[in-house]
Amino acid sequence: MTTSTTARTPSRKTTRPAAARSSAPAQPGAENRETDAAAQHSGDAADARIAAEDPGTLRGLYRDMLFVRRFEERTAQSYQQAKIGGYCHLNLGEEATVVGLGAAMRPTDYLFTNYREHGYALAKGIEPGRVMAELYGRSTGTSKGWGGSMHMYDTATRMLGGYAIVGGQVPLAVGAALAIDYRGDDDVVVCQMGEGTTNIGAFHESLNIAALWNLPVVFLVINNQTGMGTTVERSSAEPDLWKRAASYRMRGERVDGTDVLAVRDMAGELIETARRERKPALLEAVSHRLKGHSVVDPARYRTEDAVATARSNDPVDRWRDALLTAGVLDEDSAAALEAEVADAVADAVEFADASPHPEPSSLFDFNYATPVAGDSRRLPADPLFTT
Ligand SMILES: Cc1ncc(C[n+]2csc(CCOP(=O)(O)OP(=O)(O)O)c2C)c(N)n1
Ligand SMILES: [Mg+2]
Repeated sequence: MTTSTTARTPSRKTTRPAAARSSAPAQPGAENRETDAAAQHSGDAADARIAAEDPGTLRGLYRDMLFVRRFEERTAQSYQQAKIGGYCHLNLGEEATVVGLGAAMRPTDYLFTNYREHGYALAKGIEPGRVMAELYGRSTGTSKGWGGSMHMYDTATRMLGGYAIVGGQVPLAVGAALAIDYRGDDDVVVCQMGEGTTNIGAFHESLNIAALWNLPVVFLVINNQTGMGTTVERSSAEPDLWKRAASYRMRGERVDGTDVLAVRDMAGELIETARRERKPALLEAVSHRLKGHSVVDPARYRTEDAVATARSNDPVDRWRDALLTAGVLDEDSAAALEAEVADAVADAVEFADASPHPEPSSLFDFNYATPVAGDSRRLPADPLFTT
């Protein structure tokens, strides 16, 4: 975890979507500002940042990003083989945000996510085999096989889901932050969501309460510029999403979500501020979805330009190239990492495939934490009424 932040000048020439590049000035007096992500990614600035870091840390970040990439590619393949069922959304293109966030959080911090969460479960420290087993619907999975792709949950690593309802996780994350505050603990909650979520009422209610009550929570908005097939410009009257924080007198920041160091440093700064000063914050990480909304979406609605932009901003390729240029990686060490990651993903698949399916009789065992009078335990094909 880091608390350091890179030198930044408030700037308007960042990674914001084209239609948002208009004009709206930052609110005077508000703490909101944007990271000059473009400068951070460019030539000298990027080299200086890499030169200042421990090479082992930089390679570790690359290894973790590569792992998420290969894990998700394998997930898509397993889906096509009908090993995985139901809805399934991948973090392809968002690896730098996933890994940067993981590097910024303490293991004891809590994480809530939306349904696009396999990478976050890995970054939180859950064994890859258990993540893959959940995808395979096996009893060794994070949610005993009953949750699937959208409902990874693990109390030991404080990965508190995995929510399929857009915005469903946001009030729950604020509730967890309230519990931390009530107990006087120094943990922080990070609540990840997509940019489409910022138009849900619960998002606004949650930010309002978090700011009013000074709760230790950081809202991480993944602006992959698309909610299913709808662009952020078509769905958000204010597509500069970091500015929404100003409505709640909360600090808002925007980073290049394809830049692992930028995400790690800014997330680290906001998390530590939430921990020490009890100030919530909103971080917008701008990235590009490399594939469709879910594994079954061919994304025909995307223009060739959008596809080309996403590919040229591939965070894994960019980070590998930067490390090769800086001499932190060479072709041999890069190939060795590829092989190591391929083996680890294959191990996860093998573990999942060899694991048993859950017993149908355990279907209702985890509905409620405590007994609830009259809860239904009716299985499909069971009679509606028993005599
Ligand atoms: C309350 C609710 N409305 C609609 C849906 C259907 N839905 C699933 S994902 C999605 C788009 C969300 O986009 P975004 O928040 O940008 O997340 P991303 O998929 O890009 O990660 C929608 C509308 C839902 N799951 N929940
Ligand atoms: Mg989105």
